[in-house]
Amino acid sequence: MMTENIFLKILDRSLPAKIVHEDELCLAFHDIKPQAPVHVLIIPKKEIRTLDDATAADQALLGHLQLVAVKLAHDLGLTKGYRLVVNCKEQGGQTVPHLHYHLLGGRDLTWPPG
Ligand code: DGP
Repeated sequence: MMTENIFLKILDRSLPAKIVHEDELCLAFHDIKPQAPVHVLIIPKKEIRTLDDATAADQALLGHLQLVAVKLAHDLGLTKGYRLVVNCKEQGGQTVPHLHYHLLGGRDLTWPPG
């Protein structure tokens, strides 16, 4: 179930987070409930509730988020590989209504996901 957009509070710094990257388009920080030794969230500064709400106007932004994830994977030492995940809406397991990419790594990740 989707809760409030807690990530807006991280963006405006009213809620602390362990930030690992910031630029004009996005912010990245460690997940509060890590599912792997490395679990970072990459979020756009633009308010986009879900991946479903992204439009053609967001094409470059989406590409940017993915390339930031690749850079962070390298910076965080995920040389053996990693997983980049977007949970979309209720059945996709999304709980925070602000688009975010999960960057997971540092252990063998199984497939299929739960
Ligand atoms: P999802 O279920 O895909 O919407 O992922 C939301 C993630 O956000 C989940 O892995 C936990 C994380 N999260 C929720 N609240 C906070 C918070 O206040 N701080 C941080 N750093 N992460 C949070």
